[in-house]
Amino acid sequence: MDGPANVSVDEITFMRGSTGLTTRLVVATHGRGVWTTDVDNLANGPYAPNDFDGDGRSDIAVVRNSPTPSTWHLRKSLTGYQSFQYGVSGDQIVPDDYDGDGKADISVFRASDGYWYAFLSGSETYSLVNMYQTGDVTAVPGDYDGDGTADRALFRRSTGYWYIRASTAGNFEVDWGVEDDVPVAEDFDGDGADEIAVFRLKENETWYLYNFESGPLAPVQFGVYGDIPTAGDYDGDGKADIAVWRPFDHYWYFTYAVDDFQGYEGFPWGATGDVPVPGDYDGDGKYDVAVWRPGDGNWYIRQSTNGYQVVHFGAAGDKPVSRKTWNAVNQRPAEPGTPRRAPPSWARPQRRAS
Ligand SMILES: [Ca+2]
Ligand SMILES: [Ca+2]
Ligand SMILES: [Ca+2]
Ligand SMILES: [Ca+2]
Repeated sequence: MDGPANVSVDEITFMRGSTGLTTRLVVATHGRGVWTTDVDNLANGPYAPNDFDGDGRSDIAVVRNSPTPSTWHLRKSLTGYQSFQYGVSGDQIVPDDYDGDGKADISVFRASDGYWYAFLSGSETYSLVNMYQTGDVTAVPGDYDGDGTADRALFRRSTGYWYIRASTAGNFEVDWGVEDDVPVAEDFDGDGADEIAVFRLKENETWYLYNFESGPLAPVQFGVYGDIPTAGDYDGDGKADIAVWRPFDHYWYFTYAVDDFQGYEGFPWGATGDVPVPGDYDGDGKYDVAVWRPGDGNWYIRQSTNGYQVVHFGAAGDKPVSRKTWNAVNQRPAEPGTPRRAPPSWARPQRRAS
């Protein structure tokens, strides 16, 4: 540790890197400065999504599609404001830690060409991966093999097939889901690897979870049609909890892993038209309930430890960066009774000859 010896310590804070690979011990002696040291593998604990500066806190960010190319505006909790031009309109917004350095990397998936684009924070280099899948595929990054590095994965909405490129376990395909399921990647059983999961709106609003090592977990019926899945570790026990945000009554509903997904609780947070953007904004290892309001560009964050805060960041037309809910919000199946409209033929992505 790079600090003076023989000082009295007023405060010790453990901060986790976004993957849990690096744990940083921060020692602050009030009035005498702050210094830090990294302690590897102290915990394989919860991580903060969208943590671009690696301080264990989710950062606030929006993507502005116009003019092209898109601009990412980041409000990083440790290192402050940054803007970065990346992607185009229509890209799926999928930041995650693809190089395992503990910081989220700016990233998009483009369903029209099947490429997964990222700017890797560790090496500051651009990464381009051909997923060989185009069309109705939803990008679902997660750490499916539990090595601490995010894996690129696609879910085909018409077939329920997953195409996963795991950083250590290699490529695999899984038939886990049916048409119009909403894919989710979270570590529901706390083994350090994300489950392949779907929230089935079509039949009975049931969550189907699949552990790549041990197979299916017990299905959990939770939610109603139209709910947006917002799963994450809200109580900080290292296991993701099943959660939804309900757009019509603005309630967040939870059923906890620690209770074997029995029982539930809920409370209101948000308003009509809001976008749920859960994350760990105060860095205490528990997810915080949060919404972004397109009308006023405010982030309303109900932190698990430090009270609530309202942050003005973004403008109408921006997309809030939330890798946990972006796909659920933007690629939901149509409301019941809403006829499905095919896009005009000129708007359909070109299929690659194979
Ligand atoms: Ca941060
Ligand atoms: Ca990274
Ligand atoms: Ca991985
Ligand atoms: Ca928190």
